[in-house]
Amino acid sequence: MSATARLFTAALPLVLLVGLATPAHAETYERVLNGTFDSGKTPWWSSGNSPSRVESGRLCADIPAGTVNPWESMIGQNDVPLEAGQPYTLRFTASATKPVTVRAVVALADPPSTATLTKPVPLTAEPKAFEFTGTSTRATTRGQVAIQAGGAKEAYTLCLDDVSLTGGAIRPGDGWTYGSPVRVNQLGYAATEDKRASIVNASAQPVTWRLLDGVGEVVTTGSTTVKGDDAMSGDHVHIADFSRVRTVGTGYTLVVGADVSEPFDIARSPYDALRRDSLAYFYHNRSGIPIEAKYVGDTHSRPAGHVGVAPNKGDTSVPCLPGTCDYSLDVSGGWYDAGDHGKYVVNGALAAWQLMDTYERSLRTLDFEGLRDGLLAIPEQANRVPDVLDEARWEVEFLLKMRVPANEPLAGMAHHKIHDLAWTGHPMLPSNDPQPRYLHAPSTAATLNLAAAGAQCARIWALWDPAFSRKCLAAAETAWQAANAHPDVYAPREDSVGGGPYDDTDVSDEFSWAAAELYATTGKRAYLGRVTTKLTPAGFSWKDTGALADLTIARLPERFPVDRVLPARKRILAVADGHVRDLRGQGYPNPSLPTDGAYAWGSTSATTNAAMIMGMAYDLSFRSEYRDAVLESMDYLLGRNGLNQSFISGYGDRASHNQHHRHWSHQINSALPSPPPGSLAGGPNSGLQDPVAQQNLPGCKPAKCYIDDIGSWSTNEVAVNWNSSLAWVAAFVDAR
Ligand code: 9MR
Repeated sequence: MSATARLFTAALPLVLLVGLATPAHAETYERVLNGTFDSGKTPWWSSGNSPSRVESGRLCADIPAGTVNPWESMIGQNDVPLEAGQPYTLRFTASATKPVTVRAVVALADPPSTATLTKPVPLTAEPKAFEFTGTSTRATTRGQVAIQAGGAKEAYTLCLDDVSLTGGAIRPGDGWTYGSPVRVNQLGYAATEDKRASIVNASAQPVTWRLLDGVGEVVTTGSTTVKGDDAMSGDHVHIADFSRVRTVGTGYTLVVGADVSEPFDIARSPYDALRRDSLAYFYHNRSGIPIEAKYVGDTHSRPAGHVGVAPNKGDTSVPCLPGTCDYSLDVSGGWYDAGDHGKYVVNGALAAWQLMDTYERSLRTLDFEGLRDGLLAIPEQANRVPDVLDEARWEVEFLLKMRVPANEPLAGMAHHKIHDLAWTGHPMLPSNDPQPRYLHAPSTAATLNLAAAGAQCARIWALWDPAFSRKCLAAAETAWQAANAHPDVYAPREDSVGGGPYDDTDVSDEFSWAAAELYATTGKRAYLGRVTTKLTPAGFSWKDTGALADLTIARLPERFPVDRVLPARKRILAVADGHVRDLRGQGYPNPSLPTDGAYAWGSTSATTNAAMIMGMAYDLSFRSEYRDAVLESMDYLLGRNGLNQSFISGYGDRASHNQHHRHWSHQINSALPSPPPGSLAGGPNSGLQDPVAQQNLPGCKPAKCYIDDIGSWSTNEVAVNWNSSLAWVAAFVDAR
């Protein structure tokens, strides 16, 4: 930060004091993040040919000679919000080691790249301050501030400091409207089940609601219950209960005063399509196979990714990260984890486990739809094996390929992950990914995840494919032994360039979960003694898998001693009771209420995982309160929330459709598709780890820390472990 900037900041309180009478719109709102480079380079970037770093508090880039157009060499920041019709002022200090003229640009980051301002900037070795103004003609959350320095005759170094873009009428974090204050399940309600809506209304007294049918006729009226202040959203909420209406129909609306909800259906089986679509997500994200139009339609079809065809570098022969080992493995296949093209054993095994558990539940509850071959539009739809198992096997086969070869010191362990060397931009079809990919070192956590999913696989495929079952069992038991021989090999948190870390330094929970699965499948006493974890209100996640041991015990009670089964069942009911209480205690029906009052990354999966536990409790007790609460959790996901937002693409009039995904990049390139229906967005995340969220949501209440923008990977990504959880719950609510 320069001395001038420090002075300006110091003077700020004074300016605010003397400016008390100034109307709100005259305030200057800063639109760039980290313009002083005090917190390093993030979120600034530079073109691949112009490496940059922070030097003495400035961002400096090496500009190469030999490019032609200004935009061929840039330093910039994306995800800057701009409002249509608003003036903006760009200020910065810059210097260059050779006298040159560069361009300062504020524009849309994506085509048509409409500019708010484009100005020539003459630079010399002496740092000089510049100021430019321009008016934005477009509203966007994806503006770009950049210095375009391409076309240089000689190479030089460009340095930048104190970058500021001020303007706009909307205070950062403000200006969001969520449509109607009457919040419903935008997909619809099951005709024979409870039907409730949440209404934002300041009144301390009940207010009148009216239910209208598809042609606008009043079906019935009633008055709300005042729920009061809802901590997670900051809203004052009322509840309307119209459970007594059971007439099947489309286009219903709930009306309070002049406020009309989004339209919704009352249907006999509102969830039959979601059950299939949430599972179809996995075929869409398969690696190593073309995604064919005959299964997904023209708009979502794409060539196979990472099958060893240029420009791909893999995944048929992927080397270890230099310095970790000296072999290559064929790790083709599996699912891409999320919006990125990484494949991670920890998360992949959990997602496969949840799909396999969906199958085991269907088997035990005689839910024949869940066992159907032909349930899904996938290549294996007529192979006489349940489609949900075909899909799970696609991932399990990949997990098996991630094993360290037999003659190596860490034989039997699983490599933690395989992903690109560097993050790729959007859009990027898997088949176009040019990055080198590496196997990252094995980890105890990945090895135990493989053991757990492998043991489950062995149990399930004993019926469908005994040879595959034996292969899974051998891998699972070998992995268990390898994990015990190497119990503390942790994946480092810092290993997060080009792929996520999935770091974890406590694997006692993974040991316990794997032991439960291995005992369930083999009945060997030694495993039982290693089952040490219990389900707690904290539930489970990719990092904390201990609770899954109780779910495995409850799923397969005949395989465990009764003194294990009864306490596990009790814990499931008790934790489910807590979720029901939390759901009923809030203005919006979210069964997940974090004790720290903050939503974590992927909070919608905390909702679905809590719903899964309530679903298990229903299966154990047949108490309708659990089933009702699972259904109301779906209300939350489908629009009955602080944002009036359905987090499931294709379901509801205000559904997420710009999820962070490198193929489903319609928001950036209209020739590419939006997410297919049934893709769950990560949802509200108090952490705001990405620049779009940081620019647009500062100060948000936890339930409102969400933006349906492709750049917001921390609130709006998709992921296999989130959709597997949604698929479990969608199957539950469909199968009642
Ligand atoms: O779901 C993961 C979340 O719990 C972590 O906090 C976050 C940061 O490590 O990573 C999330 O997982 C992402 C993974 O690292 C890379 N692929 C996309 C995943 C979903 O955003």
